[in-house]
Amino acid sequence: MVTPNTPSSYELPSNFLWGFATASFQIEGSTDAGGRGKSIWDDFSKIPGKTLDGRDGDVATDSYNRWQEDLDLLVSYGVKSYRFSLAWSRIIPLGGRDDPISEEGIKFYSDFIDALLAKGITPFVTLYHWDLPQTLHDRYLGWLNKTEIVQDYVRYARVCFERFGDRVKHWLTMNEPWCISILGYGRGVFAPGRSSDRLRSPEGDSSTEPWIAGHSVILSHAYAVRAYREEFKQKQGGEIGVTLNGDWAMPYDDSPANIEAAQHALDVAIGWFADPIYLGSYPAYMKEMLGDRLPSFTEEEWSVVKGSSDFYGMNTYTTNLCKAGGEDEFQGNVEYTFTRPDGTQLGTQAHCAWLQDYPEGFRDLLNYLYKRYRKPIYVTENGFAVKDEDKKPVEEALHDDDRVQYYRGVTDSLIKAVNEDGVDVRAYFAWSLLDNFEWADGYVTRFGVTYVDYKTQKRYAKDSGNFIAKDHVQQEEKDAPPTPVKNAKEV
Ligand code: PNW
Repeated sequence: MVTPNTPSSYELPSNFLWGFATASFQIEGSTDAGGRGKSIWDDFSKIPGKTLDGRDGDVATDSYNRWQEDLDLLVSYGVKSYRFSLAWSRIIPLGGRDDPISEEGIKFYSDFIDALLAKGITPFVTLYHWDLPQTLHDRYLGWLNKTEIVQDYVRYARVCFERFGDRVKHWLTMNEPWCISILGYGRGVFAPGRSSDRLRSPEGDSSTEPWIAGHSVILSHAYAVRAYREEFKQKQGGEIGVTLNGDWAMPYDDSPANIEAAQHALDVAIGWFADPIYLGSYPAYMKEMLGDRLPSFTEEEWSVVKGSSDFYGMNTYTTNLCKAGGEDEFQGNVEYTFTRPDGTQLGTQAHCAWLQDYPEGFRDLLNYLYKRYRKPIYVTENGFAVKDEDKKPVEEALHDDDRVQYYRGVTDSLIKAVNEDGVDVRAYFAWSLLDNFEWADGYVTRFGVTYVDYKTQKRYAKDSGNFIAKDHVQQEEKDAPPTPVKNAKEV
């Protein structure tokens, strides 16, 4: 990868994996096909007011039917790897440890994995990207029931290792435990939508449930990793870990209170999960903030949790300026802002309120994580939603300058972190291959490097897709002229 702002001697390791990421519920559609069971997002997205545009995931980008097109797209961009997730309820429609496996669901993913490999693309597979089988929520409230969910999740994971592990060598257990717990059981904006806010949810307790859900997620991850290591790793030779969301936290100014606030923000967003998994203890601040609302692990559980990730899976989008104060436990009782003390903005505003472009923060976060957790880092998600892209005609939307600028900044930061700071980064996945179902934002917010016309389901490469492809193609084919995807190419 050579970017304009870095000396040409800078390099990434030759086995560096790069590509794009997606998730099952955001792209597949066909929610009734092949015996798939319902997931918690199926009904949730249909409740009036839960998505910005009132639309659901029944069609999404129709990738269940168009996976061959998606594959062609990946090939045209020249990626080395593709990160996608498996829908639990396609594989085990009812989800539980005694429930039947759907051979049709297995075949769908198995064929896709074969097709990727035939094109020389390495599958990077997420087991859980938020689409919990609805039945498990109905039976015992899903992530709120630790003893049940751990067993069901581990059985699901085992089925995946058994059926796909001969070909899949990179596994992610969970996508973004913080989002699962806080957005699903605290703020109630994601399925299953539980919250103390009675305007939002008929049931839920935001003071306890998110911390319980997070606890179950950590344990489910850890016991699945143990199963992989004990029963599959030797034969299959793959690696497994978790991927955590987390944005860089920068003190609003250099007052001690705000410096401390920034650390508290990191402790809750990242340390809540990463400290137990990589270091074997909770951040002190988590205990201070939550007291006995923070569920504790037994000795035996700690021994399974500690060291349960082969690498650091990093999803990151932005940087927050942090001020002490506020009463939002979900961000560590810290206030976030993008407005600097002098009134200027940190960076370019994205379509969603929580995202501004600040590439220096990406480099700082890489350094922080590498120093603290000492693991090779895989950047498993990173991306930008251009303001009002949904309102633009396709020809205009393809020239996504703000997204190109974003990727120029982060790839430059990444290369500097590797070459100047010595951070061991081994993969980079841009979010996302395609515009897709952006959860509570419906189809309004677009993160794709490929434009999707939702009326026709046609795909068109945006400038950002070509930028990333060209960038990497140059690295790999130094002698040959780069062959970027053509602009506005119809796939
Ligand atoms: C991630 N936040 O979610 C998810 O892994 C993707 O599925 C999603 O499409 C992507 O980022 C873009 O949103 C997030 O509120 C959702 O800070 C919300 C937040 C962060 C990440």
